[in-house]
Amino acid sequence: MKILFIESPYNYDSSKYQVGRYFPLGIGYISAYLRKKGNISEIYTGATKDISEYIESFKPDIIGISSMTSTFPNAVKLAKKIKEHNKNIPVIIGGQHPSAMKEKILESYDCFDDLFFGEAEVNFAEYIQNYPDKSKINGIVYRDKNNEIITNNSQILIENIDELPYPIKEISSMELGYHPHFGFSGKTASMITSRGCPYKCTFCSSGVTMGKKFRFHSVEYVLDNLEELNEKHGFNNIVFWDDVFTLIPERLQKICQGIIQKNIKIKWYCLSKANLLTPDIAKLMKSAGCAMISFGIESGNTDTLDKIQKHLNLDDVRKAVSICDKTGIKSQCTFILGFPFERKEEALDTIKFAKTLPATFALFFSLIPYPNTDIYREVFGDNLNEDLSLWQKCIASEAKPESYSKFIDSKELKDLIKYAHNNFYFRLPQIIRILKHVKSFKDITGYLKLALELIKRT
Ligand code: B12
Ligand code: SF4
Repeated sequence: MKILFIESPYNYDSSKYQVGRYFPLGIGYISAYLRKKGNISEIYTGATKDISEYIESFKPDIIGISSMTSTFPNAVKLAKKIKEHNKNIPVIIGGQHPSAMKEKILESYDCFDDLFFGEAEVNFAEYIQNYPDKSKINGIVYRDKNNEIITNNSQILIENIDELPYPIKEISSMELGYHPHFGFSGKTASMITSRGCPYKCTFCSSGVTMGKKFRFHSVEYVLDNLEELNEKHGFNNIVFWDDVFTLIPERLQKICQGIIQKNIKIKWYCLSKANLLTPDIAKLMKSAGCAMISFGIESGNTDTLDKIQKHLNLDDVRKAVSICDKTGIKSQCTFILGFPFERKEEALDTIKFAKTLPATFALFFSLIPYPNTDIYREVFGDNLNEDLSLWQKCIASEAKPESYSKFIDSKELKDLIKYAHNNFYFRLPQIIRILKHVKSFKDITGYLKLALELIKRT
Protein backbone atom coordinates (compact mmCIF):
# COMPACT_ATOMS: atom_id res chain seq x y z
CA MET A 1 0.00 0.00 0.00
CA LYS A 2 1.01 3.63 -0.48
CA ILE A 3 0.70 5.80 2.58
CA LEU A 4 1.18 9.54 2.82
CA PHE A 5 1.87 11.16 6.20
CA ILE A 6 1.38 14.81 7.05
CA GLU A 7 2.26 16.68 10.24
CA SER A 8 -0.59 19.08 10.90
CA PRO A 9 0.77 22.56 10.09
CA TYR A 10 1.36 25.19 12.79
CA ASN A 11 0.44 27.90 10.33
CA TYR A 12 -2.09 26.67 7.77
CA ASP A 13 -1.47 29.39 5.22
CA SER A 14 2.30 29.37 5.24
CA SER A 15 4.02 28.80 1.92
CA LYS A 16 6.66 26.65 3.63
CA TYR A 17 6.59 23.29 5.43
CA GLN A 18 5.71 24.54 8.87
CA VAL A 19 7.39 22.05 11.15
CA GLY A 20 10.56 22.27 9.08
CA ARG A 21 12.76 23.21 12.03
CA TYR A 22 12.32 19.79 13.61
CA PHE A 23 11.79 16.38 12.10
CA PRO A 24 8.37 14.89 12.99
CA LEU A 25 9.55 11.71 14.76
CA GLY A 26 6.06 10.23 15.30
CA ILE A 27 5.13 9.85 11.64
CA GLY A 28 8.81 9.28 10.84
CA TYR A 29 8.87 6.14 13.00
CA ILE A 30 5.58 4.85 11.56
CA SER A 31 6.79 5.49 8.03
CA ALA A 32 10.08 3.61 8.64
CA TYR A 33 8.23 0.66 10.22
CA LEU A 34 5.76 0.47 7.33
CA ARG A 35 8.62 0.42 4.81
CA LYS A 36 10.21 -2.43 6.77
CA LYS A 37 6.89 -4.28 6.28
CA GLY A 38 6.97 -3.74 2.52
CA ASN A 39 4.83 -0.65 2.04
CA ILE A 40 5.62 2.60 0.26
CA SER A 41 5.33 5.61 2.51
CA GLU A 42 6.22 9.27 2.36
CA ILE A 43 6.09 12.36 4.56
CA TYR A 44 4.63 15.44 2.90
CA THR A 45 6.86 18.49 3.29
CA GLY A 46 5.14 20.98 1.00
CA ALA A 47 2.81 23.88 1.72
CA THR A 48 -0.79 23.08 2.62
CA LYS A 49 -2.10 24.84 -0.49
CA ASP A 50 -0.24 22.34 -2.75
CA ILE A 51 -1.54 19.18 -1.08
CA SER A 52 -4.13 18.30 -3.79
CA GLU A 53 -1.47 18.44 -6.49
CA TYR A 54 0.81 16.22 -4.44
CA ILE A 55 -1.96 13.68 -3.84
CA GLU A 56 -2.53 13.52 -7.60
CA SER A 57 1.12 12.74 -8.24
CA PHE A 58 1.82 10.36 -5.32
CA LYS A 59 -1.63 8.67 -5.43
CA PRO A 60 -1.72 7.43 -1.81
CA ASP A 61 -4.12 4.66 -0.76
CA ILE A 62 -4.30 6.12 2.74
CA ILE A 63 -3.40 9.47 4.30
CA GLY A 64 -2.30 9.78 7.95
CA ILE A 65 -2.31 13.12 9.75
CA SER A 66 -0.48 13.69 13.03
CA SER A 67 -1.70 16.31 15.47
CA MET A 68 -0.98 17.90 18.80
CA THR A 69 -3.78 19.84 20.52
CA SER A 70 -2.46 23.20 19.32
CA THR A 71 -2.38 22.07 15.71
CA PHE A 72 -5.70 20.21 15.77
CA PRO A 73 -7.82 23.03 14.26
CA ASN A 74 -5.45 22.92 11.27
CA ALA A 75 -5.65 19.12 11.10
CA VAL A 76 -9.43 19.46 10.70
CA LYS A 77 -9.06 22.09 7.95
CA LEU A 78 -6.49 19.95 6.17
CA ALA A 79 -8.59 16.77 6.35
CA LYS A 80 -11.63 18.66 4.97
CA LYS A 81 -9.51 19.97 2.11
CA ILE A 82 -8.31 16.44 1.31
CA LYS A 83 -11.88 15.08 1.42
CA GLU A 84 -13.07 17.88 -0.87
CA HIS A 85 -10.37 16.90 -3.30
CA ASN A 86 -11.04 13.15 -3.12
CA LYS A 87 -13.51 11.81 -0.59
CA ASN A 88 -12.52 8.20 -1.26
CA ILE A 89 -9.05 8.35 0.25
CA PRO A 90 -9.28 7.31 3.91
CA VAL A 91 -7.91 10.00 6.23
CA ILE A 92 -6.55 8.69 9.53
CA ILE A 93 -5.74 10.91 12.51
CA GLY A 94 -3.16 10.09 15.21
CA GLY A 95 -0.80 11.82 17.64
CA GLN A 96 -1.10 13.52 21.04
CA HIS A 97 -4.50 15.18 20.63
CA PRO A 98 -6.33 12.13 19.21
CA SER A 99 -4.67 9.99 21.91
CA ALA A 100 -6.36 12.18 24.53
CA MET A 101 -9.74 12.67 22.84
CA LYS A 102 -10.35 9.27 21.17
CA GLU A 103 -14.01 8.79 20.08
CA LYS A 104 -14.90 12.44 20.79
CA ILE A 105 -13.07 13.27 17.56
CA LEU A 106 -14.89 10.80 15.31
CA GLU A 107 -18.17 11.88 16.91
CA SER A 108 -17.45 15.48 15.90
CA TYR A 109 -15.69 15.30 12.51
CA ASP A 110 -16.58 13.09 9.59
CA CYS A 111 -13.47 14.22 7.68
CA PHE A 112 -11.56 11.60 9.70
CA ASP A 113 -12.28 7.96 8.88
CA ASP A 114 -10.32 6.27 11.67
CA LEU A 115 -8.29 7.35 14.68
CA PHE A 116 -5.24 5.83 16.39
CA PHE A 117 -4.30 6.52 19.98
CA GLY A 118 -1.02 5.83 21.77
CA GLU A 119 2.13 4.67 20.03
CA ALA A 120 1.11 3.31 16.68
CA GLU A 121 3.91 1.71 14.65
CA VAL A 122 2.79 -1.90 15.18
CA ASN A 123 -0.96 -1.18 15.33
CA PHE A 124 -0.96 0.92 12.17
CA ALA A 125 1.11 -1.67 10.26
CA GLU A 126 -1.44 -4.33 11.26
CA TYR A 127 -4.25 -2.03 10.14
CA ILE A 128 -2.64 -1.63 6.72
CA GLN A 129 -2.08 -5.36 6.45
CA ASN A 130 -5.69 -6.26 7.39
CA TYR A 131 -7.41 -3.34 5.66
CA PRO A 132 -10.44 -2.97 5.58
CA ASP A 133 -11.04 -5.36 8.52
CA LYS A 134 -10.42 -3.23 11.60
CA SER A 135 -12.06 -5.42 14.23
CA LYS A 136 -8.83 -6.94 15.57
CA ILE A 137 -6.63 -3.86 15.49
CA ASN A 138 -5.40 -2.49 18.83
CA GLY A 139 -5.52 1.19 19.82
CA ILE A 140 -8.05 2.20 17.16
CA VAL A 141 -11.36 4.09 17.03
CA TYR A 142 -13.38 3.45 13.86
CA ARG A 143 -16.87 3.49 12.38
CA ASP A 144 -18.41 0.10 11.64
CA LYS A 145 -20.80 -0.83 8.77
CA ASN A 146 -23.70 0.73 10.66
CA ASN A 147 -21.73 3.93 11.22
CA GLU A 148 -21.42 3.15 14.91
CA ILE A 149 -18.23 4.30 16.59
CA ILE A 150 -16.19 1.41 17.98
CA THR A 151 -13.17 1.79 20.27
CA ASN A 152 -10.65 -1.05 20.59
CA ASN A 153 -9.22 0.02 23.90
CA SER A 154 -6.56 -2.68 24.03
CA GLN A 155 -3.38 -0.66 23.88
CA ILE A 156 -0.17 -2.64 24.16
CA LEU A 157 3.02 -0.66 24.72
CA ILE A 158 5.93 -1.86 22.60
CA GLU A 159 8.29 -3.55 25.07
CA ASN A 160 11.41 -3.78 22.92
CA ILE A 161 11.54 -0.47 21.07
CA ASP A 162 14.78 -1.51 19.32
CA GLU A 163 12.46 -3.47 16.97
CA LEU A 164 11.45 -0.14 15.49
CA PRO A 165 13.80 1.14 12.80
CA TYR A 166 15.06 4.67 13.34
CA PRO A 167 13.68 6.79 10.44
CA ILE A 168 17.09 7.61 9.05
CA LYS A 169 15.97 7.61 5.39
CA GLU A 170 13.11 10.00 6.17
CA ILE A 171 15.35 12.32 8.21
CA SER A 172 18.17 12.42 5.70
CA SER A 173 15.82 13.28 2.84
CA MET A 174 14.28 16.24 4.67
CA GLU A 175 15.73 19.69 4.80
CA LEU A 176 15.55 20.98 8.36
CA GLY A 177 15.97 24.54 9.57
CA TYR A 178 18.64 26.43 11.47
CA HIS A 179 18.59 26.27 15.27
CA PRO A 180 20.28 29.41 16.56
CA HIS A 181 19.79 29.16 20.29
CA PHE A 182 21.22 25.65 20.49
CA GLY A 183 24.38 27.10 18.96
CA PHE A 184 24.13 24.60 16.11
CA SER A 185 25.31 25.18 12.61
CA GLY A 186 25.12 22.58 9.89
CA LYS A 187 22.60 19.74 9.67
CA THR A 188 20.38 18.90 12.65
CA ALA A 189 18.55 15.61 13.23
CA SER A 190 16.06 14.62 15.94
CA MET A 191 16.21 11.47 18.01
CA ILE A 192 14.24 10.07 20.93
CA THR A 193 16.11 7.32 22.78
CA SER A 194 13.36 6.46 25.27
CA ARG A 195 9.58 6.49 25.64
CA GLY A 196 7.37 7.05 28.66
CA CYS A 197 8.15 9.32 31.62
CA PRO A 198 7.67 7.82 35.13
CA TYR A 199 6.93 11.21 36.77
CA LYS A 200 3.37 12.44 37.29
CA CYS A 201 3.39 16.23 36.82
CA THR A 202 -0.25 17.23 36.78
CA PHE A 203 -0.09 19.57 33.73
CA CYS A 204 1.89 17.21 31.49
CA SER A 205 0.40 15.16 28.72
CA SER A 206 3.40 13.10 27.72
CA GLY A 207 2.03 9.96 29.42
CA VAL A 208 -1.30 10.21 27.56
CA THR A 209 0.39 8.91 24.40
CA MET A 210 3.45 7.01 25.57
CA GLY A 211 2.34 5.71 28.99
CA LYS A 212 4.25 5.95 32.25
CA LYS A 213 6.58 2.98 31.86
CA PHE A 214 10.08 4.06 30.93
CA ARG A 215 11.22 2.06 27.89
CA PHE A 216 14.46 2.77 26.15
CA HIS A 217 16.59 1.94 23.13
CA SER A 218 19.78 0.00 23.78
CA VAL A 219 23.00 1.99 23.89
CA GLU A 220 24.10 0.13 20.71
CA TYR A 221 20.94 1.22 18.84
CA VAL A 222 21.55 4.84 19.84
CA LEU A 223 25.26 4.81 18.97
CA ASP A 224 24.82 2.97 15.66
CA ASN A 225 22.24 5.49 14.48
CA LEU A 226 24.26 8.47 15.68
CA GLU A 227 27.28 7.12 13.82
CA GLU A 228 25.30 6.62 10.63
CA LEU A 229 23.69 10.07 10.86
CA ASN A 230 27.07 11.68 11.38
CA GLU A 231 29.32 9.72 9.03
CA LYS A 232 27.00 8.73 6.20
CA HIS A 233 24.59 11.65 6.16
CA GLY A 234 26.69 14.54 7.49
CA PHE A 235 24.47 15.45 10.48
CA ASN A 236 26.57 17.21 13.10
CA ASN A 237 23.80 18.27 15.49
CA ILE A 238 21.26 16.15 17.35
CA VAL A 239 18.21 17.18 19.32
CA PHE A 240 17.33 14.43 21.83
CA TRP A 241 13.61 14.75 22.54
CA ASP A 242 13.47 12.21 25.42
CA ASP A 243 11.28 13.55 28.23
CA VAL A 244 14.16 13.02 30.66
CA PHE A 245 17.31 12.07 28.74
CA THR A 246 19.34 11.87 31.97
CA LEU A 247 16.93 9.56 33.83
CA ILE A 248 19.33 6.57 34.15
CA PRO A 249 22.85 7.90 34.85
CA GLU A 250 24.64 4.61 33.95
CA ARG A 251 22.91 4.50 30.56
CA LEU A 252 23.66 8.16 29.92
CA GLN A 253 27.32 7.55 30.79
CA LYS A 254 27.53 4.67 28.33
CA ILE A 255 25.99 6.76 25.55
CA CYS A 256 28.43 9.63 26.23
CA GLN A 257 31.44 7.30 26.49
CA GLY A 258 30.37 5.59 23.25
CA ILE A 259 30.13 8.94 21.41
CA ILE A 260 33.65 9.81 22.61
CA GLN A 261 35.19 6.39 21.88
CA LYS A 262 33.65 6.16 18.42
CA ASN A 263 34.69 9.73 17.73
CA ILE A 264 31.16 10.73 16.63
CA LYS A 265 31.48 14.43 15.94
CA ILE A 266 28.17 15.86 17.07
CA LYS A 267 26.81 18.65 19.20
CA TRP A 268 23.60 17.91 20.99
CA TYR A 269 20.73 19.19 23.09
CA CYS A 270 18.60 17.28 25.59
CA LEU A 271 15.98 17.66 28.30
CA SER A 272 16.75 16.80 31.92
CA LYS A 273 15.26 16.98 35.37
CA ALA A 274 17.34 19.35 37.52
CA ASN A 275 17.90 16.87 40.38
CA LEU A 276 19.58 14.39 38.03
CA LEU A 277 22.64 16.41 37.07
CA THR A 278 26.00 16.03 38.85
CA PRO A 279 29.27 17.83 38.00
CA ASP A 280 30.87 14.56 36.78
CA ILE A 281 27.96 13.68 34.51
CA ALA A 282 27.87 17.23 33.14
CA LYS A 283 31.61 17.09 32.33
CA LEU A 284 31.17 13.80 30.52
CA MET A 285 28.15 15.15 28.63
CA LYS A 286 30.13 18.22 27.59
CA SER A 287 33.03 16.05 26.36
CA ALA A 288 30.53 14.04 24.32
CA GLY A 289 29.23 17.20 22.61
CA CYS A 290 26.36 18.37 24.82
CA ALA A 291 25.78 22.04 23.94
CA MET A 292 22.62 22.77 25.85
CA ILE A 293 20.28 21.24 28.45
CA SER A 294 16.68 22.24 28.98
CA PHE A 295 15.17 21.95 32.45
CA GLY A 296 11.42 22.06 33.04
CA ILE A 297 11.37 23.98 36.35
CA GLU A 298 7.79 25.27 36.04
CA SER A 299 7.72 27.33 39.26
CA GLY A 300 9.91 29.17 41.74
CA ASN A 301 7.37 28.67 44.51
CA THR A 302 7.73 25.47 46.55
CA ASP A 303 4.00 25.14 47.33
CA THR A 304 3.19 25.35 43.63
CA LEU A 305 5.84 22.73 42.85
CA ASP A 306 4.18 20.42 45.41
CA LYS A 307 0.68 21.06 44.06
CA ILE A 308 1.71 20.20 40.49
CA GLN A 309 3.61 17.13 41.76
CA LYS A 310 6.86 18.28 40.21
CA HIS A 311 8.97 16.79 43.06
CA LEU A 312 11.73 19.31 42.55
CA ASN A 313 13.80 21.13 45.11
CA LEU A 314 14.79 24.72 44.26
CA ASP A 315 18.32 24.17 45.65
CA ASP A 316 18.75 21.28 43.19
CA VAL A 317 17.66 23.61 40.40
CA ARG A 318 20.26 26.21 41.42
CA LYS A 319 22.92 23.50 41.59
CA ALA A 320 22.08 22.04 38.18
CA VAL A 321 22.04 25.39 36.41
CA SER A 322 25.32 26.43 38.08
CA ILE A 323 26.91 23.12 37.04
CA CYS A 324 25.95 23.89 33.43
CA ASP A 325 27.31 27.41 33.73
CA LYS A 326 30.65 26.17 35.11
CA THR A 327 30.93 23.35 32.59
CA GLY A 328 30.20 25.60 29.61
CA ILE A 329 26.91 23.92 28.73
CA LYS A 330 24.11 26.35 27.86
CA SER A 331 21.01 25.93 30.01
CA GLN A 332 17.40 26.69 29.25
CA CYS A 333 14.85 26.83 32.08
CA THR A 334 11.18 26.68 31.24
CA PHE A 335 8.48 28.00 33.55
CA ILE A 336 4.69 28.02 33.59
CA LEU A 337 2.61 30.93 34.85
CA GLY A 338 -1.11 30.88 35.55
CA PHE A 339 -1.81 27.55 37.31
CA PRO A 340 -5.50 27.35 38.34
CA PHE A 341 -4.68 27.97 42.00
CA GLU A 342 -1.89 30.49 41.37
CA ARG A 343 -1.99 34.06 42.70
CA LYS A 344 -0.01 36.95 41.30
CA GLU A 345 2.48 36.83 44.20
CA GLU A 346 3.28 33.19 43.44
CA ALA A 347 3.80 33.95 39.76
CA LEU A 348 6.13 36.76 40.81
CA ASP A 349 8.07 34.26 42.98
CA THR A 350 8.75 32.31 39.79
CA ILE A 351 10.04 35.36 37.94
CA LYS A 352 12.19 36.39 40.91
CA PHE A 353 13.60 32.88 41.21
CA ALA A 354 14.41 32.66 37.48
CA LYS A 355 16.50 35.81 37.78
CA THR A 356 18.66 34.25 40.50
CA LEU A 357 19.72 31.44 38.16
CA PRO A 358 22.81 31.63 35.94
CA ALA A 359 20.70 30.19 33.11
CA THR A 360 21.44 31.09 29.49
CA PHE A 361 17.78 31.16 28.53
CA ALA A 362 14.48 31.25 30.39
CA LEU A 363 11.11 30.78 28.76
CA PHE A 364 7.82 31.58 30.45
CA PHE A 365 4.65 29.94 29.12
CA SER A 366 1.05 30.35 30.15
CA LEU A 367 -0.57 27.21 31.54
CA ILE A 368 -2.68 25.33 29.00
CA PRO A 369 -4.86 22.54 30.41
CA TYR A 370 -4.20 19.83 27.81
CA PRO A 371 -6.94 17.20 27.49
CA ASN A 372 -6.75 14.13 29.69
CA THR A 373 -4.29 15.67 32.15
CA ASP A 374 -4.97 16.17 35.87
CA ILE A 375 -4.97 19.93 35.38
CA TYR A 376 -7.56 19.65 32.59
CA ARG A 377 -9.82 17.73 35.01
CA GLU A 378 -9.17 20.34 37.71
CA VAL A 379 -10.28 23.14 35.35
CA PHE A 380 -13.01 21.51 33.24
CA GLY A 381 -14.11 18.48 35.28
CA ASP A 382 -14.12 14.82 34.22
CA ASN A 383 -15.91 15.20 30.91
CA LEU A 384 -13.76 15.67 27.84
CA ASN A 385 -15.22 18.12 25.38
CA GLU A 386 -14.06 18.31 21.79
CA ASP A 387 -13.99 22.08 21.45
CA LEU A 388 -12.14 23.65 18.51
CA SER A 389 -12.43 27.14 19.96
CA LEU A 390 -10.51 25.96 23.02
CA TRP A 391 -7.73 24.34 20.93
CA GLN A 392 -7.59 27.50 18.82
CA LYS A 393 -6.61 29.33 21.99
CA CYS A 394 -3.64 26.97 22.41
CA ILE A 395 -2.11 28.06 19.13
CA ALA A 396 -2.77 31.70 19.94
CA SER A 397 -1.47 31.30 23.49
CA GLU A 398 1.91 32.91 22.88
CA ALA A 399 0.43 36.20 21.69
CA LYS A 400 -2.82 36.03 23.61
CA PRO A 401 -2.61 33.81 26.67
CA GLU A 402 -5.83 32.66 28.26
CA SER A 403 -5.76 32.52 32.03
CA TYR A 404 -7.12 29.47 33.84
CA SER A 405 -6.08 30.86 37.23
CA LYS A 406 -8.89 31.75 39.61
CA PHE A 407 -6.91 34.79 40.73
CA ILE A 408 -5.15 36.16 37.64
CA ASP A 409 -7.09 37.38 34.62
CA SER A 410 -5.89 36.97 31.00
CA LYS A 411 -4.67 40.55 30.67
CA GLU A 412 -2.67 40.24 33.90
CA LEU A 413 -1.22 36.94 32.72
CA LYS A 414 -0.11 38.46 29.42
CA ASP A 415 1.53 41.33 31.32
CA LEU A 416 3.23 38.91 33.72
CA ILE A 417 4.72 36.89 30.83
CA LYS A 418 5.96 40.04 29.15
CA TYR A 419 7.37 41.30 32.44
CA ALA A 420 9.09 37.93 33.04
CA HIS A 421 10.87 37.90 29.67
CA ASN A 422 11.85 41.56 29.83
CA ASN A 423 13.08 41.24 33.38
CA PHE A 424 15.06 38.12 32.67
CA TYR A 425 16.76 39.15 29.42
CA PHE A 426 17.22 42.90 29.60
CA ARG A 427 19.92 42.84 32.25
CA LEU A 428 23.58 43.45 31.43
CA PRO A 429 24.90 40.27 33.16
CA GLN A 430 22.33 38.23 31.25
CA ILE A 431 23.22 39.76 27.91
CA ILE A 432 26.92 39.07 28.63
CA ARG A 433 26.08 35.48 29.64
CA ILE A 434 24.36 34.91 26.29
CA LEU A 435 27.07 36.69 24.28
CA LYS A 436 29.70 34.40 25.84
CA HIS A 437 28.24 31.65 23.67
CA VAL A 438 28.39 33.55 20.39
CA LYS A 439 30.79 31.85 18.00
CA SER A 440 29.95 33.30 14.60
CA PHE A 441 28.20 36.14 12.82
CA LYS A 442 25.39 33.70 12.06
CA ASP A 443 24.96 33.20 15.83
CA ILE A 444 24.55 36.96 16.30
CA THR A 445 21.87 37.20 13.61
CA GLY A 446 20.24 34.07 15.06
CA TYR A 447 20.07 35.54 18.57
CA LEU A 448 18.73 38.82 17.21
CA LYS A 449 16.03 36.90 15.36
CA LEU A 450 15.14 35.08 18.57
CA ALA A 451 15.04 38.33 20.52
CA LEU A 452 12.68 39.80 17.93
CA GLU A 453 10.47 36.68 18.08
CA LEU A 454 10.33 37.07 21.85
CA ILE A 455 9.49 40.78 21.68
CA LYS A 456 6.80 40.10 19.04
CA ARG A 457 5.41 37.23 21.12
CA THR A 458 4.96 39.28 24.27
C1 B12 B 1 9.46 16.96 19.81
C2 B12 B 1 8.35 17.72 20.48
C3 B12 B 1 8.02 18.95 19.94
C4 B12 B 1 8.63 19.53 18.69
C5 B12 B 1 7.78 19.04 17.49
C6 B12 B 1 8.59 18.36 16.46
C7 B12 B 1 7.72 17.73 15.39
N1 B12 B 1 7.83 18.20 14.21
O1 B12 B 1 6.96 16.84 15.65
C8 B12 B 1 8.45 21.05 18.90
C9 B12 B 1 9.63 21.61 19.66
C10 B12 B 1 8.24 21.88 17.67
C11 B12 B 1 7.25 21.03 19.86
C12 B12 B 1 6.46 22.13 20.04
C13 B12 B 1 5.41 22.16 20.94
N2 B12 B 1 5.04 21.18 21.77
CO1 B12 B 1 5.89 19.46 21.80
N3 B12 B 1 6.72 17.88 22.16
C14 B12 B 1 7.68 17.18 21.61
C15 B12 B 1 8.01 15.90 22.42
C16 B12 B 1 9.12 16.25 23.40
C17 B12 B 1 8.38 14.67 21.65
C18 B12 B 1 7.40 14.28 20.51
C19 B12 B 1 7.97 13.11 19.78
O2 B12 B 1 8.67 13.27 18.80
N4 B12 B 1 7.73 11.89 20.29
C20 B12 B 1 8.26 10.66 19.73
C21 B12 B 1 7.27 10.00 18.78
C22 B12 B 1 7.79 8.63 18.39
O3 B12 B 1 6.04 9.87 19.45
P1 B12 B 1 4.70 10.65 19.01
O4 B12 B 1 5.06 11.92 18.39
O5 B12 B 1 3.76 10.66 20.13
O6 B12 B 1 4.13 9.70 17.86
C23 B12 B 1 3.54 8.44 18.14
C24 B12 B 1 2.03 8.49 18.42
O7 B12 B 1 1.59 9.76 18.85
C25 B12 B 1 1.38 8.05 17.15
N5 B12 B 1 1.15 9.04 16.08
C26 B12 B 1 1.65 10.27 15.93
N6 B12 B 1 1.21 10.80 14.77
C27 B12 B 1 0.44 9.91 14.16
C28 B12 B 1 -0.25 9.96 12.94
C29 B12 B 1 -0.98 8.84 12.53
C30 B12 B 1 -1.68 8.88 11.23
C31 B12 B 1 -1.03 7.67 13.36
C32 B12 B 1 -1.79 6.50 12.95
C33 B12 B 1 -0.37 7.66 14.60
C34 B12 B 1 0.38 8.76 14.97
O8 B12 B 1 2.32 7.10 16.67
C35 B12 B 1 3.64 7.64 16.86
C36 B12 B 1 4.64 6.53 16.93
O9 B12 B 1 4.40 5.68 18.02
C37 B12 B 1 6.64 15.69 23.14
C38 B12 B 1 6.72 14.93 24.45
C39 B12 B 1 6.42 13.48 24.23
N7 B12 B 1 7.03 12.65 25.00
O10 B12 B 1 5.63 13.09 23.39
C40 B12 B 1 6.14 17.11 23.31
C41 B12 B 1 4.61 17.40 23.24
C42 B12 B 1 4.07 16.63 22.08
N8 B12 B 1 4.56 18.82 22.96
C43 B12 B 1 3.63 19.40 23.60
C44 B12 B 1 3.38 20.80 23.52
C45 B12 B 1 2.38 21.34 24.50
C46 B12 B 1 4.06 21.61 22.62
C47 B12 B 1 3.86 23.12 22.43
C48 B12 B 1 2.43 23.59 22.43
C49 B12 B 1 4.70 23.79 23.53
C50 B12 B 1 4.60 25.29 23.59
N9 B12 B 1 4.04 25.76 24.69
O11 B12 B 1 5.02 25.96 22.71
C51 B12 B 1 4.54 23.38 21.07
C52 B12 B 1 3.52 23.41 19.90
C53 B12 B 1 3.98 24.28 18.82
C54 B12 B 1 2.88 24.72 17.92
N10 B12 B 1 3.14 25.80 17.22
O12 B12 B 1 1.82 24.15 17.85
C55 B12 B 1 2.79 18.43 24.39
C56 B12 B 1 1.53 18.10 23.59
C57 B12 B 1 0.26 18.13 24.38
C58 B12 B 1 -0.90 18.06 23.45
N11 B12 B 1 -1.98 17.46 23.92
O13 B12 B 1 -0.88 18.55 22.37
C59 B12 B 1 3.80 17.23 24.56
C60 B12 B 1 3.15 15.86 24.73
C61 B12 B 1 4.66 17.59 25.77
C62 B12 B 1 4.07 17.38 27.12
N12 B12 B 1 4.95 17.06 28.05
O14 B12 B 1 2.91 17.52 27.41
N13 B12 B 1 7.13 19.85 20.46
S1 SF4 C 1 6.73 17.39 32.83
FE1 SF4 C 1 8.56 16.24 32.29
S2 SF4 C 1 9.06 15.13 34.20
FE2 SF4 C 1 6.96 15.82 34.42
S3 SF4 C 1 5.70 14.05 33.71
FE3 SF4 C 1 6.02 15.46 31.96
S4 SF4 C 1 7.78 14.68 30.86
FE4 SF4 C 1 7.81 13.76 32.92
